Amino acid sequence: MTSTLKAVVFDVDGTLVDSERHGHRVAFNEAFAAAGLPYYWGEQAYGELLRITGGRRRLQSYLLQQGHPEDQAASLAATLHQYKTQLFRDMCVQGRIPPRPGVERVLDELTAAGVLLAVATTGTRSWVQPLLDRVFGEQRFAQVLTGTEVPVLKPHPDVYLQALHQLRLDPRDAVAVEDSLPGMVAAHSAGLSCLVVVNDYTSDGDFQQADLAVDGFGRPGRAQVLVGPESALENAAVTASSFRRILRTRSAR
Ligand code: XBP
Ligand code: MG
Repeated sequence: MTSTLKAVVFDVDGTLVDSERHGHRVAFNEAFAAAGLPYYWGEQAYGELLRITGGRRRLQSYLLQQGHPEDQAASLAATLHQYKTQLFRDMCVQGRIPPRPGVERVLDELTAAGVLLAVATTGTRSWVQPLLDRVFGEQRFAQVLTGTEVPVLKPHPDVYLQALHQLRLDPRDAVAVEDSLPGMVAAHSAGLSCLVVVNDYTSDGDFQQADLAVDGFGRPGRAQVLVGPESALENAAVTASSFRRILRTRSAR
C-alpha cells in the first residue's frame, strides 16, 4: 500500500511555539498571585508538572497535592484556569509567544509542496486561534482542533482521530509533529507517523518509538537526528522531504 503525503498535523505548545517556560508558566503564576494563593511554579518544577496535559487538569492535580479537598480543588482549578487563559490570551495577542526557530520555513515549504497544514492541541481555543493568527498569519491552517472541542486530552488519540476524520484523511497519508511523549503516544494511537522535535523541557524523554526524532527544525541552526536515519534531514534541516521519507519508511515496514 503506497502513501502520499497529504497533510501534516502540528501540536502547538512546545512544537509550533516556545510557549511553556516564559508563557503558560508565567500566566499560571500570575493567576496564583491574583487569587492570593501562596503558590509559585519555578522553571524546573514546571517541567515535571508538564507531564499532566491540560492546564486545568495540571492545576487540579497540583491543588490536590497541596492538600485541597477534591471538590474545592476542582472548582478552584476551574477559576484559576479561566483567569490564566485570559492572561495567556493577552500574551498571545501582544506577540509575546515566539515560533520555534525554523518552523515557519517548514510550514512554507509544506504549503509550497501542496501539503495541507492542520493543528491538534490540548490547549484552550480562546488563546490558540489568536496565537496562530498572530504568529503564522490568518487562515494558515486548514483545520484547528483544540482541547475545548476535544476534552479527552493527549495521550488519548481523540484530537488526532477527529482531525483525520474532519479532513477525511487516512492516517497513512499524514504525519504528526510533536515535542512530547504524551503527544507522540496520542499520534501513534491514532495510527499516524510522528516526527518528534524535542525542546529543553522534553529532551530527556524516551523517543525510541518516534518515526524520526530531532533536536530542532534547523535553518536557522542545525538540527541533529536523535532517533532515525541521518538521511531524513537535508543539510541539517527538516524539509518537506523529511516527511515523505517518514511515510516511505513506515509503508515499507
Ligand atoms: C500542552 C498542554 C497545555 C498547555 C496549557 O500540551 O498540556 O495544557 O500547557 O494550555 P500539548 P491550557 O503541547 O501536548 O498540547 O492551559 O490552555 O490547557
Ligand atoms: Mg506539545
